[in-house]
Amino acid sequence: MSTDNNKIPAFFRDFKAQFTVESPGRINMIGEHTDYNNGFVLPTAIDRSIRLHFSKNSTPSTCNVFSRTYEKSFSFDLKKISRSEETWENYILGVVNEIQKLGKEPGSFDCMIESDLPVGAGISSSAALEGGFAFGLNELFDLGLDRKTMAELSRNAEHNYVGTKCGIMDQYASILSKKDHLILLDCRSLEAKFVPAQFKDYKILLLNTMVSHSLAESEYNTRRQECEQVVKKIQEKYPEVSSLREVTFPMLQEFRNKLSEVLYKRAHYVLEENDRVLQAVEAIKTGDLDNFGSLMYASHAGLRDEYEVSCRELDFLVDFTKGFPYIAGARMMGGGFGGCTINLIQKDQVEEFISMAAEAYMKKYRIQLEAIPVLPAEGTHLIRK
Ligand code: GAF
Repeated sequence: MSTDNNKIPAFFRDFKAQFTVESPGRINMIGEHTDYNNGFVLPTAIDRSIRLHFSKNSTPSTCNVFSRTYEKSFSFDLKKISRSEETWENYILGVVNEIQKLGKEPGSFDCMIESDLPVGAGISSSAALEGGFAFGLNELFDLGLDRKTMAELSRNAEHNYVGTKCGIMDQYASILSKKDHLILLDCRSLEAKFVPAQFKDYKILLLNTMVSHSLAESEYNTRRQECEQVVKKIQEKYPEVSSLREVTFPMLQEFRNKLSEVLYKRAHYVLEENDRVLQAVEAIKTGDLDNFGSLMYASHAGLRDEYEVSCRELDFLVDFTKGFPYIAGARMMGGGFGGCTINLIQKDQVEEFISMAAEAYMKKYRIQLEAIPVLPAEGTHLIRK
């Protein structure tokens, strides 16, 4: 990576790291917007990541962070952490502060970051950054945090510092994944089952729309509130229900007339998506990739029509795959309103398909899409000591 030496803050010119942490992005095969409803998801880490080089420093409480990729840096005082105007700084400040809230005391440190994870593509560069800091500081100061705690505190950082009321999926997948496996995660109990990612001669291909509509954050929090409203209504008769996970289809039907059409659609999508995740796992285990692909398309239709978090660019790319017999399935991935589609496509057709999709997308939107083939990879880990 070439960075003009003048753009490196003086502090980092002779920087020597004690170790490096590799913190990956994530994909999600199916199970979207189910995590914060205590449901099921099927994500895994990928072979694209952020690398964070860490070292203790000798100041009493000053920490310095430099992103070599984006040529940005900032410093902060461990004793006076507060929210910043800069979103990327908040991911880091939030993690440090959430660690402190657990009664742990990270000391002063320097960290240089490099990344090959596109930002805003829905592959969770934010969770990778949070998890990388949680993991790195745990290692540097021997804080005794386990990986689940790192995922939870990273999610809390996002709630309290960034303001997105996200679920646990992204942080969990980035930190706890196992190479060549998917995680069937029960977001209610945080119990995880590792499912071998057996896709025969199919590959996982992401197509980045290169758009990120501004609705993403506000609508995300609205969806979460809408789901909570449904739960509240249903609790009037069934007080034991504490999330959409406990709501059954008959219960939802019973309340259909008491819910607005919009709220009904939101909840109906979530109930169906939870079922789809479990069916998808069976389909992988039995090698029924046609069925797996149909579940992906059904997931997309639900996100588009009932949960209403897709956008025309994502719909276009998913629809485009439908004429190709060598594509098992496709869907939008992540929070929505832009970012990537995830596609399951036969290995030997990948290159040809990418050029056709890129041409069609260019013709339609005048945008050069980015194609990202990915492999299920190991969660956050040390790469050099
Ligand atoms: C974003 C969130 F961060 C996740 O928690 C999850 O809700 C996802 O959107 C939608 O499934 O990535």
